[in-house]
Amino acid sequence: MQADIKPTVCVVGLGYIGLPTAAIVARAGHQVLGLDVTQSVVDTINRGEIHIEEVDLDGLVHAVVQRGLLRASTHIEPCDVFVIAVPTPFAKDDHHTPDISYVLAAATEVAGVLKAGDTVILESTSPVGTTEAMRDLMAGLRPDLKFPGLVAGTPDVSIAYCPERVLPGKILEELTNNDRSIGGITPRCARKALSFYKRFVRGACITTDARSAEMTKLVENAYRDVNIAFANELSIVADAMNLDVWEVIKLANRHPRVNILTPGPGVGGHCIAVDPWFIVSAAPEQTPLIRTAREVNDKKIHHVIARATALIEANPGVPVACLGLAFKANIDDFRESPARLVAATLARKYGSRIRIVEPYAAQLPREFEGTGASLIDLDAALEDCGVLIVLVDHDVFKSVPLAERARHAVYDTRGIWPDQPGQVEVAGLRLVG
Ligand code: SAJ
Repeated sequence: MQADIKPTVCVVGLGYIGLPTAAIVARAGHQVLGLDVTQSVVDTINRGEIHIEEVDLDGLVHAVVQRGLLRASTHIEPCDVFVIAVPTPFAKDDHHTPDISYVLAAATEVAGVLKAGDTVILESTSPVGTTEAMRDLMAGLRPDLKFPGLVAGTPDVSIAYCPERVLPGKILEELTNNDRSIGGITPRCARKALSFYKRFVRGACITTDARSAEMTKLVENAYRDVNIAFANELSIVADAMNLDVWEVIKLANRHPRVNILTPGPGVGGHCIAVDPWFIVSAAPEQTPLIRTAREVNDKKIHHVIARATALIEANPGVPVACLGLAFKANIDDFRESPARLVAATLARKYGSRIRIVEPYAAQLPREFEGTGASLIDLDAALEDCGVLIVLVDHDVFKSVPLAERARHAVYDTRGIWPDQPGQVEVAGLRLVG
């Protein structure tokens, strides 16, 4: 029997996807080099520590660094497999066009050490055609190597696109168990990438072409955005009609083919609010639904600010607690968070009347400085604040019994307290302006 020679792996970009991926591949027994442009990130990982919050990631990184399987660096080295997991933000032109410059910069680095037999895999969420653009760039830099799709016969290197699909808070579990789409520039490239993922993925790995895999990732997040927009639009309609949206959704979802998602204060995070635009910017004439969904979800934030304002104005002088800043439940990630935007807007308007409860924050983000708003704990909020505005569905908020909030004026944007009296009256407040 042939001995399994484990390929060496370089993961470019040690963020929320790159670091957990590097750690899991290392756990499978591979020598992994993690590459990052930030020296402090590299130093932290080489101490066996982590710079991001993710369930169980600290113990895993500590273990694989201690065993000598994972090390981080700012300098690339030759390896057998390269996994690129760098950000793909919007370009600065403000037209929601994607900026793939980090991907191309990573590909340039990789090209410098590439050798025959290597595999390069892009995992970053990317507009359709990015994997081919990356291939073209590397081919230009390395005329000594044969690249797939550009030459007849067997190419020297394999290139594929394989998007991540993990949920923050469950990254390690989902990296291992989710199914993966693996899109090769050619079928041979897909098979090479497949043999890599088979080493640490338990879910089904399905091969396709690179462009289909790129689009699949964008479609998954656009699908969710459209469905959340439907729920958010329903909540705005219900407010106008003085109906309890949670009751309506609960009843509609009893239909065997209806599954309405949950309204909230808007859509946050770095994926669902961003990726649909990659489809819209590629095909603006063909995407009225996807564009409108994005706009509905963005507008929901302003609807929530207006209703919260009306409730605060209806209770003059009463201290107000905003419950939650995170972009979703039970995580400490406050980036691109609608809850944070709502709370900061209210803090600028009402100053020290606004108290923030966020069990996952040690201090308030910078935009609260000078507003007079303060960070307090849940018990103090329930005791001192007559108005409660629920912005995040953290479990700790959900568990507050009715007896402790029955006398408060509540605006529950997440529907965590269905037994709260007076919800429809709050929803039905006539707004000023
Ligand atoms: N949200 C609602 N109502 C819902 C569901 C979500 O308002 O019913 C809000 C959340 O509160 C949050 C935002 O949407 O603000 C996004 O949260 P999420 O849990 O839907 O998604 P993310 O951004 O944490 O992760 C998504 C996932 N994509 C899909 O479920 C299709 C994840 O699998 C992807 O890997 C991730 O994007 C990514 O990296 O692209």
